[in-house]
Amino acid sequence: MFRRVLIANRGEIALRIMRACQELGIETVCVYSEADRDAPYLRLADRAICIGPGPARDSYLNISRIISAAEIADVDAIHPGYGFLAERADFSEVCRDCKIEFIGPSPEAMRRLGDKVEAKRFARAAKVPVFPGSEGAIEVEEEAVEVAAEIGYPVIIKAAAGGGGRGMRVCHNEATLRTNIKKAQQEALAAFGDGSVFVEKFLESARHVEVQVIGDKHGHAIHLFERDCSMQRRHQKVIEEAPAPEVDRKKMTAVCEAAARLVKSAEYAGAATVEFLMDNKQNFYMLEVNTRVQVEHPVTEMITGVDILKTSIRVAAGEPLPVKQKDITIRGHAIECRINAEDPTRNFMPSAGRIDTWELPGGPGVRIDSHVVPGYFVPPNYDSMIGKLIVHADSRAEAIERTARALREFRVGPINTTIDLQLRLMQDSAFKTGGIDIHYLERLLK
Ligand code: MV4
Repeated sequence: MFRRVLIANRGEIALRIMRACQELGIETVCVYSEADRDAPYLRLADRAICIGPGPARDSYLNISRIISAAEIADVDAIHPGYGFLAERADFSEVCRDCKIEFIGPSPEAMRRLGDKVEAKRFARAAKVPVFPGSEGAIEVEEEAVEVAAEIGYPVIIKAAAGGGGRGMRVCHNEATLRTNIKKAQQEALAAFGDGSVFVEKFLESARHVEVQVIGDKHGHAIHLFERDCSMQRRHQKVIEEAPAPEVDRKKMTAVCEAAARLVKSAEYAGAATVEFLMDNKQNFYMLEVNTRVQVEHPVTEMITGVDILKTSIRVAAGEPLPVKQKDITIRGHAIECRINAEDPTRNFMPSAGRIDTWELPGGPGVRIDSHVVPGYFVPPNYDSMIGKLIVHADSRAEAIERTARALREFRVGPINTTIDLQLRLMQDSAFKTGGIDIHYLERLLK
């Protein structure tokens, strides 16, 4: 096992990684920017190293500064968390060149599954369902037109390197497809340094269902079932839950097994999430693979009892997966609410500043993952998520009631948060029934 790990992240996930390391007997080194210099979670690390000013590109995104800190602190490994450098294959490669273990996939495995065209290739081979569309990247306009004629309109153009909804264009006819192809390629090149685009069938309404997978360095991969993340706005998830409500368990389990096969076929070690859209007939289509630990991993931890952070560290250290697929079962239901420092009544405007009131809910089945304490100052530089409320109960109905109860106990001020909106959603009849689609929240907010 590692002796000392550097945490190349901030906020709640830095604290989550630190807690996992401490339970494994690993020393922690946490890097921080000047904007985070007074953050209380830094005191829980064995060592904290300032890596630069507030702007992320000068600190949390700066590879040479992070590697310098890792060398100075003499760590064995680096955990990237999510965001920042987590999905940068060049960073995973630099770590390897410096003989520091990257807690996550090898650069090769990250490239295989992180590129959407490549991931679709592996998915087809592993019998993971994907949308019909181009088999590889589109070279010339005529190719896209031929594919679209075959699969029918509407189609969507996506960038192979894009993620989280960036670089997508929906086309309802040949004329718009023709005018958009070149634009999409140019935009992708400018935004991601890779102009590869592909075309696939566009689905108007769907649910977002994603499968948690973990692979080890011994050629094994297991799935930890799925999460439903349909409650989102502008590609930012607001509520996640596990398992997905109102799905055929047999079909869902087959998709989960397919997702594990995909990760295994890519010789991928570490935590991964395979994203799917599910249509109203419960057909699944893979969207992309996230090659990192995700924000919403706790709901999966709550229903399976598997500590995903500790497992990600163990497999990076070369240990085999500590659990077998047959021993993983779904216990009850879990819901996560992302607590964001934003004002939903003002178009989700970030609400940075000092938090004077921070009164947490508690009681049975309630977990809070947050780095905030009373008096904490939310810096304006980063993501507005300040914590997560995760609730577990025996059934979905009980989990919803318990989440509502916990949200009522949760008091935060004077900054604005998403808590009131989430309480409203717990009382929403369409949400309670299960099976709202990915456009539901945006329609509700209009
Ligand atoms: C799609 C789609 C419909 N059809 N692909 C958006 C983020 C990126 N991961 C993929 N996305 C979509 N891909 C096809 N073929 C609709 C979306 C989409 C979406 C997907 C998941 C969650 C929220 C979404 C919101 C708008 C569009």
